[in-house]
Amino acid sequence: MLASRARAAGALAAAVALLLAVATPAQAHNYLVASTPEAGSTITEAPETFSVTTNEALLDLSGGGSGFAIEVTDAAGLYYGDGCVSIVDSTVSTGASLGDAGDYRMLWQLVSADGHTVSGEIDFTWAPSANAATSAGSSTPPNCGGEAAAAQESTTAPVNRSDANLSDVLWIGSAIAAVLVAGLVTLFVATRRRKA
Ligand SMILES: [Cu+2]
Repeated sequence: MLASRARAAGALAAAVALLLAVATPAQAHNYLVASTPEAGSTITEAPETFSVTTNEALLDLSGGGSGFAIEVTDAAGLYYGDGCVSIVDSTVSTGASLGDAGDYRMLWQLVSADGHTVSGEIDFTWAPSANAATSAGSSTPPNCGGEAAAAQESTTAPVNRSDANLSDVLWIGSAIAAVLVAGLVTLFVATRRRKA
């Protein structure tokens, strides 16, 4: 009886271990470890580039930055920068350019090592020093190198990542439920055997 109980517990543990091994890649989205500017910061000099850095290398399959974007806007919704991004290891960057003093938002989007798109936004304040260079904003999103407008939209429009995340959650949730049911059935059978 103890043996059957131990077997059931062992089977459950093995199932959980297998589940974790299978489920881990689905959760391995890159996450932000650093950015320029930092969220909530006030900058008085424009850095050379705006950038976001994640915990691991990024997936630039095409080599052309497809799926990657950094978009900087001011409080009035004007866009700054040329819309071009460069991807090196775990960092996405774009040339920094800012207009009048005020609140700004940097929207970023990138492709995780596991192929999923991740995006977010970083708010910061621009308080230029007297001799800081400023530039005029644009009412339309910048179009790196003048690509077709449609292609531009696909690279700069933040992708709704809730679909991908939801499918991850559902998949992991149903896998956990299946393992729990299997474990309970095994324990139930073992207990009935013991009573018999
Ligand atoms: Cu993922």
